[in-house]
Amino acid sequence: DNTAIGSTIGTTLDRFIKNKQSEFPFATGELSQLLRDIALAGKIINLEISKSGLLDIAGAYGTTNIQGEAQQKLDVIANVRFIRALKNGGEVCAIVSEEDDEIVEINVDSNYVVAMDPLDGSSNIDVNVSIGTIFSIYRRISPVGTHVTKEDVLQKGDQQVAAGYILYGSSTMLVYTTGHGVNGFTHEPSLGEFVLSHSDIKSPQDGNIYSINEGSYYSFEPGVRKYIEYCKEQRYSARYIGSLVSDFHRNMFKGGIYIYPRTDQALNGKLRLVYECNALAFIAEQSGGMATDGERRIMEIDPLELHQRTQLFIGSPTMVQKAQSFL
Ligand code: AHM
Ligand code: MG
Repeated sequence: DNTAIGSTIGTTLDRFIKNKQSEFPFATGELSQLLRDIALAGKIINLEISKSGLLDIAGAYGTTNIQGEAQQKLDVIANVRFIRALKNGGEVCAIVSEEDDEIVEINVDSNYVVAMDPLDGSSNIDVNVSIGTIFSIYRRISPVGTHVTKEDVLQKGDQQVAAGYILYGSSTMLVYTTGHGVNGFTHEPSLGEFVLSHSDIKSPQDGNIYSINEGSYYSFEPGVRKYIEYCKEQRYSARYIGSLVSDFHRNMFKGGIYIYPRTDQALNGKLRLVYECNALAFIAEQSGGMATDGERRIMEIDPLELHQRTQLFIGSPTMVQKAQSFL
């Protein structure tokens, strides 16, 4: 059976992508190359993260900051690494990043737009807790060779050709979809490769984990509060890392819901539609899960601004529907 070759557990990401190339809408090899560039950037960032706890120690020995400069924050480093990898790869015309206010145009002759949060979970970066990279890939709308437009970068999540995340946890994993299911690859440090470890991931329809920052309970609307009460009545488990990728990832495997609702302070919630929510919504749906803003599918929301925020209800569909019924 030829289809199985290159899709079995232990297959490297490179081989897997090559094998799946025919599934891509425009099988020119560009998107495959782009995914490999993202994986490469992920490996580099993984290295930076694993060294980050040593920076102060190394500093004490005078081995860092030869120029006496302050160490750059890891999220800034990750942004630079990603942009560089995508620039060198040559498949991307523009990047929208949490770290940049404006569109970063990199190569007008290329076909793809990447929206990304290079390192999400900022409150966890300095304390050795799981963090993640989130990415969405779109095909540009404007003609190749011209300047990238707002229309190119403000596409609905439905238009994503691929999306994924890298989770820097107890091991590092890359999970992605091109709209043909979801596959997960674990970084094998001695090989320096991502290898297929979780093929065709399916999210449980229902679950018993709820993930929400309950400290903000009194600034949530009544419906959300009632749903939290319901979760407690059901004796569900509360799990909240404060890193969206990690919370989402756990719930996708175990069955659960992640909610970031609007609060008194943040009237549209906190999370960003274009480079945080859409990618995870695509993965959620491809694994059998669901992602809404409490009403609409996340992927049907028309983005009007690069850094637009939205409420997010994501995870096992039965739980998301239940939560919505309280709103
Ligand atoms: P960030 O982009 O500044 O890192 O914020 C996004 C993060 C998510 O990873 C996480 O789920 C959420 O913010 C936690 O926010 P809060 O501390 O308000 O619960
Ligand atoms: Mg973020």
